[in-house]
Amino acid sequence: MESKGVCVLVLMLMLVHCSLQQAPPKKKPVRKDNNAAIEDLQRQINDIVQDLNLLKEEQALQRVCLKGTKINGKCVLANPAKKSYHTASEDCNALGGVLAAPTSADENDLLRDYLRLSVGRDEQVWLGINDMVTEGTWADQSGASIQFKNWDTSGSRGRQPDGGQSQNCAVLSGAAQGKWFDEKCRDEKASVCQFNVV
Ligand SMILES: [Ca+2]
Repeated sequence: MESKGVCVLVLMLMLVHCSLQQAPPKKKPVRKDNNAAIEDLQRQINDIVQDLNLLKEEQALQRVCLKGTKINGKCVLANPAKKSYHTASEDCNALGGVLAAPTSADENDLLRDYLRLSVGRDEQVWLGINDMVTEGTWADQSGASIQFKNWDTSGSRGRQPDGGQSQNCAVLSGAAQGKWFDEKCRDEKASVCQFNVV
């Protein structure tokens, strides 16, 4: 009788032990699956948000291209409001662009034509270049030294750039056939904002 009782006790202990051991693993995979599903959903939501933002950017760019024009695959949009270089640059950055800076004679001609049509025949627009960091070294808005230059060297208004340390910004002039002049950065000029097509 005694041994039977021990056997029953051992059996019960084993059962309790087994059920204790088995119980948690049954729940764990479920929790894991839930977590994985949530992570998967989160990833999908992130992807959708990313796609949506890209679409919004593309749509905004389409609007810019429709309102403005395209120059070598870049969308440009003129703003006739006269502002200092810094204000014009910041306003353009806020729209996701940079002040236009032609990198070839062809681009320069197209920008000049667009400036004449959109702002005015003899108007000027800020270029997205300056020599604030190192006098005489003109850099674009990424800080890279520019390769293409179109300074007015005819001498009618002095050989450009001629302003030294007092003139660290530059304009493209419609009146001077698209030639460039250095000017005081706080002068107020129209501008053309340039957007890279995604
Ligand atoms: Ca200068």
